[in-house]
Amino acid sequence: MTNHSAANRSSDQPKNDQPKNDQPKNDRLKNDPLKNKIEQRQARIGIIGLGYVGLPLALLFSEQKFAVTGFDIDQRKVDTIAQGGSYIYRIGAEEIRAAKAQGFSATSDYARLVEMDAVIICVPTPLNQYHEPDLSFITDTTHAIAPHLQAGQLVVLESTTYPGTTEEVMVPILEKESKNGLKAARGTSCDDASAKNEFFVAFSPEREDPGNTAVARRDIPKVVGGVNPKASELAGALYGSIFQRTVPVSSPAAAEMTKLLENIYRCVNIALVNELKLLCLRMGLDIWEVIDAASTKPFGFHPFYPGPGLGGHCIPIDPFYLSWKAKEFDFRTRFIELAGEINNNMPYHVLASIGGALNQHKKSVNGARVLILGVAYKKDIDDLRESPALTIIELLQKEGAQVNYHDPYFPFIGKGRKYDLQMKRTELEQLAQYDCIVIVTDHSDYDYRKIVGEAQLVVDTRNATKGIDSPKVVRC
Ligand code: SAJ
Repeated sequence: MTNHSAANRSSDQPKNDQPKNDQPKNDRLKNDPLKNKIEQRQARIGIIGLGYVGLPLALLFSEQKFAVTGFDIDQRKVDTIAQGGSYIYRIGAEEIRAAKAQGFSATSDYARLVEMDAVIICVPTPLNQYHEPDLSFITDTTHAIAPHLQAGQLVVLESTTYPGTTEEVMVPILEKESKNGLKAARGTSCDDASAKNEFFVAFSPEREDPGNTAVARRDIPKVVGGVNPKASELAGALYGSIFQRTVPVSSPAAAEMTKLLENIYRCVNIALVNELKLLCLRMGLDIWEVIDAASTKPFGFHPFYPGPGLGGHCIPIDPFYLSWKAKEFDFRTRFIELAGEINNNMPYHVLASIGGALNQHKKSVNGARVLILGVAYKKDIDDLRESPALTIIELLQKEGAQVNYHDPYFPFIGKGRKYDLQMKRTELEQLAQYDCIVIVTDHSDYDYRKIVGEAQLVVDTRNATKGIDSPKVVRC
């Protein structure tokens, strides 16, 4: 990758990416120690949270010759990395070993944060049982950082959260619990932070798209919003060393809201096609045909596809961070709430469709032998979080069905946040033994034509059997 200096990059970026600083970038930070360390690849990068977001980020920095230290409370992750192994399906052990050769290491000792020049936080932001934001991972991590915080360090939060988290939650903890009364740099001063006992803070949302190999990570533009212009530019320089394009915005809250808009856009549009699918079923129309036809419009339309429900650690969850915060402003985010209702209803729609399909064969759900094909929350990945397949399995079991599953990525389903299935993957054989086979996750591995050929009945929630005309197939 061409290593653009900040000045070059700003000149060849589209206008709307011009840094929003009030001085030309190279004047403000010309002699800044951290900026120079970043440019010389000498800056030591600490990444807290080595999951689906933090580990790929560590690898990107390592590729650009930075020495990266990963921090995680999960000793298994730390040990696996120490042994040169990977615990994420799409990240090969050879990538870990190559990063280790560049100095990448992992630790659970947060005291080592004192050695870092930049600290990037990539921890989960789930919902609690009341469907409210659970910031405990962010606050626990911030409490762990604060005692080791150093003047001049740059702290960046990447975890998806509501606008205000960085400045209203994270910064106060860092300032209150840091040693030597450190303060987050504010205003437009460019003085040397270490002399002023200051640290820099920014928010920069992650844009990991699990399973997407079409777009190289470094080609995904990185939005950055600093507490002050200098923090924005330092974070811009840091991310600009690994991403082709950085997009500065005016504040951490603007960056936090940018991420939420991206994911709410998906959540609402998926709910739209889910609702239209239910209508099309009643009208005898094929929603998939309609979406494909609408997709021929070369502008003003982006296809989304109906499914069995919304899974993943982001799309079903992030919108409710904004709903919750909006109440503080006496504002109801009705689109988000309606989308949530529609998407949450989809597993129940699938159950009803299975019941209807069995009924056509003079069978009931109670006592039926059902095989669930694919349990990951979306195709071709190894992640079960919030997967609608788990809800569908539990609903079928409650109705008395005998449920088996197959998924190439999961030999076993144990206990998770909202489920405890303790199921072992069944082999994909003797498919005629099942009263119904339900395609919940349309992994590319499956030979759908063969499956339909052998099955008695197939309920397809993903249009995976497109082009296979068979009376055995019910699309729902
Ligand atoms: N889904 C549909 N219909 C669609 C698209 C998705 O039913 O047309 C379902 C999927 O099956 C899945 C859920 O929605 O269950 C979420 O899938 P997703 O691909 O929209 O979201 P994630 O969580 O895998 O990853 C997303 C990223 N995806 C894309 O932008 C395509 C991106 O929004 C974020 O970088 C990431 O969440 C995150 O971490 O925020």
